[in-house]
Amino acid sequence: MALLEILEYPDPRLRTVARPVSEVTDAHRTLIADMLESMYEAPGIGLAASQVDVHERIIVMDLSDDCSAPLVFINPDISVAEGKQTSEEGCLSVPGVYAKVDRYKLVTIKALDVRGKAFELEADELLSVCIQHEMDHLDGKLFVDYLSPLKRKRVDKKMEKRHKQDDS
Ligand code: K1U
Ligand code: ZN
Repeated sequence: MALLEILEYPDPRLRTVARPVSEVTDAHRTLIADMLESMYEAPGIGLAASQVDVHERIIVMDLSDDCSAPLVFINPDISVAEGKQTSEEGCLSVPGVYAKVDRYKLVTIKALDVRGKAFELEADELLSVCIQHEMDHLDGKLFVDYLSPLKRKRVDKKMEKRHKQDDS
């Protein structure tokens, strides 16, 4: 397995709209294993392929305390979305930034699993938030896009400073 580099905001590659997976192959299964390892190492609770510069519609997640419940969604699609919730979000592509975002409360997702088999899942609370956050990544959207212009400017400055420090 391999650790993958996670792209950081404002890298323009994070704005790429990912294409659907036409057939789930062994190459996809290797990518998924690497994404899970990279997510656990970060550490995070979710990762979209877009964040590792692979522009295919693949998401991994694990909300457990002990890395025991990996979830994989290929070509995820929200078929039902209801209610509203507001919660604090973070993002491995925007390190050190946390902000409240409004999301649907309940979602039903249709997706393919690692073997290419279709499944459906109902999600609420953090699972629902995380799925919506990761699906945004696949559409080239980031949680900072929901912030006010003032808060967004602060994030831009913080990330600029971080990347200047990386260069020196
Ligand atoms: O998409 C990502 O960059 C991953 C992101 C997922 C997410 C978190 C919270 C709300 C919505 C989406 C993260 O995993 S940020 C890190 C994080 O939340 C976390 C890290 C360690 C332990 C527990 C949580
Ligand atoms: Zn994210």
